[in-house]
Amino acid sequence: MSESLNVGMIGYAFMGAAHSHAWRTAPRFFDLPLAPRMTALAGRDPERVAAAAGKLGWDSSETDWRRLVERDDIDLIDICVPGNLHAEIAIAALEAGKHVLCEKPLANSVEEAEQMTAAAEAAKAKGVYAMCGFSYRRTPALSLAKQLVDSGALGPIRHVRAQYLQDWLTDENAPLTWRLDKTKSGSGSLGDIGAHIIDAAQWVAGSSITGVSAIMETFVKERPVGGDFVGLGGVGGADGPKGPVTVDDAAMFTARFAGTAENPGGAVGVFEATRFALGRKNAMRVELNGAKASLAFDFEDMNSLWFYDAADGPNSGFRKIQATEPEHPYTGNWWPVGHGLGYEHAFTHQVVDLVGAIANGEQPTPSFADALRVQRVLAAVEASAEDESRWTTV
Ligand code: SOE
Repeated sequence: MSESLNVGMIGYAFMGAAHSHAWRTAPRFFDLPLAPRMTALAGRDPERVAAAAGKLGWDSSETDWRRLVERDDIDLIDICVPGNLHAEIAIAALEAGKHVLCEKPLANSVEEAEQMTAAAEAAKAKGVYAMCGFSYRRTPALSLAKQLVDSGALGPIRHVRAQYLQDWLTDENAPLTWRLDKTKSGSGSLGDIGAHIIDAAQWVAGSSITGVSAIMETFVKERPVGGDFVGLGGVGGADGPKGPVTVDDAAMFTARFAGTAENPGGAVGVFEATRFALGRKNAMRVELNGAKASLAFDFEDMNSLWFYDAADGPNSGFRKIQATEPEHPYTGNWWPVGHGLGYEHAFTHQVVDLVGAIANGEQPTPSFADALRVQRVLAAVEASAEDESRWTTV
């Protein structure tokens, strides 16, 4: 029986449920070097947090996150609350010697992200590790895309094209939840989903964004306060009181990537993040065009990676790689002969990699420093969008 890794998690809404599922499932399908124990769940409301702990499989509950940080029987703090709380919790946890998994985006400002990164660097020197939850890195097909780029199959990358399209805010009466309040979320589509494609693009392409030119828009300026809050959206009271939406509904930008030895000029990129793309549910897309080959991923077809190799000749086209074979990243531990995976599996793989890194005394990725690079791009996009004629360096 392996040594245990006692986890304390804060927050139990959508991400809390996804993380709980991952902590529970990871040791059942993967041989982990440490055995995660779902020790305690924290939330403010005593009845609701106790009910959530029971439902999601946590051994106990607390009504103050500080209690988790103080408890001697907790080794790792998992942060699944809005961004305005990330910095305070993560820094306190790291200073108390707890490993940290923090949801994305890392923080609500570059300053906070820098402080968190400094705390993570100090903790690392003592064998305490921090990781940011850019979960899509662990989707097998996207992970395969990274392997193909790293193997040189694409050659120098010319174009990066990334979109994250959802539609859950299209209803003008969807309630004013925390994701629409800048003081809690930091930004709107940009930080919530744009952060994912920025991270994925930089990671898969193996190069950082150096500058951006952006526009942002808020289509619905006011929304009902309260109302039925179902999942992410829900329907508010159309005739009831309304409050201001203080974040972007859509963010778009062009970008330049740093040059590399084989591609000194660097790639150019186009990014789009919106929660108003009616009919698009979770279309997280990344397409790369290299000098030798192209690849394309769309989360709505998440078990596939599309690959075009110019060497295949004039009668070729994009071919679909079904990234469900045992040879593909993560898939060998799941269902036999290509039965396919879903949204929740990337969170499970995130736990697998985090636990493995902690056990080996290695920095898990994405580190807070990696997430800070995303945060800097978010800030540059906002600065550029304030004056649409402005190219903004990252
Ligand atoms: C809402 O847009 C959301 O839940 C994001 O917050 C998540 O990070 C993403 O994985 C799915 O969509």
